[in-house]
Amino acid sequence: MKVYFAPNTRAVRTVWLLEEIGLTYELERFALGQKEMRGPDYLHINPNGRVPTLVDGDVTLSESTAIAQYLGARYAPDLTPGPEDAHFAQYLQWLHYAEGMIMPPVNNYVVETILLPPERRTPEIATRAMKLINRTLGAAEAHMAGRAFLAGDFTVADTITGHAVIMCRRMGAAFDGLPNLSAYADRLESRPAFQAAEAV
Ligand SMILES: N[C@@H](CCC(=O)N[C@@H](CS)C(=O)NCC(=O)O)C(=O)O
Repeated sequence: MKVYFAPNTRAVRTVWLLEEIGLTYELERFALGQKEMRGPDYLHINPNGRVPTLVDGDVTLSESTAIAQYLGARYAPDLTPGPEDAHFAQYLQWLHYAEGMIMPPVNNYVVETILLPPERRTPEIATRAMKLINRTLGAAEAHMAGRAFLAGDFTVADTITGHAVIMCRRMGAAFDGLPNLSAYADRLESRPAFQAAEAV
């Protein structure tokens, strides 16, 4: 199994889950922005030139949530509540919450504060994006009251939306008023598999 990876990106989600499951994998490392990510060899594997991409035999996937769902279904049913599980609906909701709700404003915020050259940035867009990030985190904060993980015990969803929560905290989202999410992010960051994924 091969993971196309760059540090401090969504590719950490994939490696984190592989570490949780205990699968062996090979890493193809990029640095974010490296020109080879847009080169013909990699575009042949992932036409968007982004990370992560997972290649498992004849399967190639390049959406981090789809990769997580695939790895869970195929290799870690214990981390993947099925339809018969009382947490199934909650699991789906929070598995998809990161890319559906949290990451769109995160993308805007990163573009406006890091990727664009200073003269092309629009501060109002960054401010609005951060406001939206905080709002999406507010819903997760309410959900996490009295819960250790998003859907019962630790699941694949925690490697996706949990990772987005950790990234938002590192980006400077307003965690002062988010005690449940702060404790949740601490809980996830202390997991050996998460730490291993950050250290690859
Ligand atoms: N929805 C995709 C987003 C993938 C994505 O945008 N990855 C970023 C890193 S977090 C990337 O590769 N950016 C490189 C670029 O835009 O050049 C996923 O969840 O995998």
